Amino acid sequence: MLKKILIANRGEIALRVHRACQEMGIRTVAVHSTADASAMHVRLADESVCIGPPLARDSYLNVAAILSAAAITGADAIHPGYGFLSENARFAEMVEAHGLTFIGPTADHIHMMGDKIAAKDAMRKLNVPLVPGSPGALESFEEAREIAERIKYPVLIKAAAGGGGRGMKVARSAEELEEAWQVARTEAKAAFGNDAVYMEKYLDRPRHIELQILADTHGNVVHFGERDCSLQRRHQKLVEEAGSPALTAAERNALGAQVTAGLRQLGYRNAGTLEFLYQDGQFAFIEMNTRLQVEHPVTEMVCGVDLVREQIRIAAGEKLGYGQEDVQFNGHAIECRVTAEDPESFAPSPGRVNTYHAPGGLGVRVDSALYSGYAVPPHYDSLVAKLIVHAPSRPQAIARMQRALDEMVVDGIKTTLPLHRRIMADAEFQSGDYTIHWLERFVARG
Ligand code: MV4
Repeated sequence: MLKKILIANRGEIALRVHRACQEMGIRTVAVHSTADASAMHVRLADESVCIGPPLARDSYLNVAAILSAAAITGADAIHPGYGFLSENARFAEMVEAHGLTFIGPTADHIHMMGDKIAAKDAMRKLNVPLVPGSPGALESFEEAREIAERIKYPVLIKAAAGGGGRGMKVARSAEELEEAWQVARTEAKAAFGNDAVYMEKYLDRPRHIELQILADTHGNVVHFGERDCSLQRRHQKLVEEAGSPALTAAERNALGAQVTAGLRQLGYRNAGTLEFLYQDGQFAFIEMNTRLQVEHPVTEMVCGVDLVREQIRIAAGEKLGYGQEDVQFNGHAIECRVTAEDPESFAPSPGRVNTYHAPGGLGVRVDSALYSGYAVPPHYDSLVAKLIVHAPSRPQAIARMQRALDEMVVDGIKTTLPLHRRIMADAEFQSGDYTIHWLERFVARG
């Protein structure tokens, strides 16, 4: 088993990984920027190393500083968390080249899934359902026009190096295609240094449903059901649920069986999430994330699994030790992402938290690095707390979330708590009948 893990991250996810290590008897090394010297992840870790100035590119993205920190502290593995270096194939490769264990997939699989065209190619070969579109990169405008005529407008042009909504252009008609093609390529080149683009049929009212999987290094692949992440604003998720209010157990099992068989064939290892659009009873794969995700707790609550513990066991070469039939789905879980933002304008609101009071009670979990007196630095992501509830049914989970939101206090900065209270009280949200467009409209009507 691993003895000491360096956690290459900050905030709540650094704490989340630390907690799993603690329970496994593994020592932890925190890394931090000068802005985070008094952060909770630094206080709780067994050791800590300052890796640079506040800007992420000089600290949490500073590969040389992180590898040096691992060397001087004698860490034998690195957990990247989410964001920062978590999906950087070269980082994963360098970690292993330095004789350390990277707690995640192989560099090759990270690289493959980072190229959205290669990811779709792999899934196509594994018989995972895809959105109709170009078979690979678009070679010319003429090819784009031919494919658009065949799959019918509206279509989307997406950047191969994009993902998460970056570098997407819609063309609603043949007249709009030329501009979408030019703009998508120019923007892709500027943003990613890669102008490869591909085409998909534009789905107008899908849900965003993702499937959590774990794979060990002995050929065992298991899925932990889906999360519904449709409640997003400008590609930032606000609320996630497990399971999806739109899916039946039969649909979940069928998708899970197809995906786990495919990933077994691919030789994938560690944690992964496959993103699908779901519309008219059909799943269409769009992207795969090769990291632990922000919203992993809703899966943990429903399945009773510690995904970080499993990641560490897998990285240490252990077998999962259970099969698909052992994974049971119990009740319903909801996560609200509480960010330091104005709940109407979404303007960042960093600063000092005077009073922090976390809710508690049955079925309530708070993943946060907040404490009273903490100053939220302006340099990083605005997430300050994840409030997660678990209950036997979705209506009970909503009632529990409303109760927990009313108990929670984050004073001194603006947060999205008031918006979460409004969402939970909304009849349409409560009905479960929403798509990826619902939240933007809800926010716009105020
Ligand atoms: C799409 C789509 C409609 N049709 N692809 C945005 C994020 C990226 N992961 C994929 N995205 C989309 N791809 C096709 N063929 C609509 C979106 C999309 C979206 C997807 C998930 C959650 C929120 C979204 C908001 C706007 C657009």
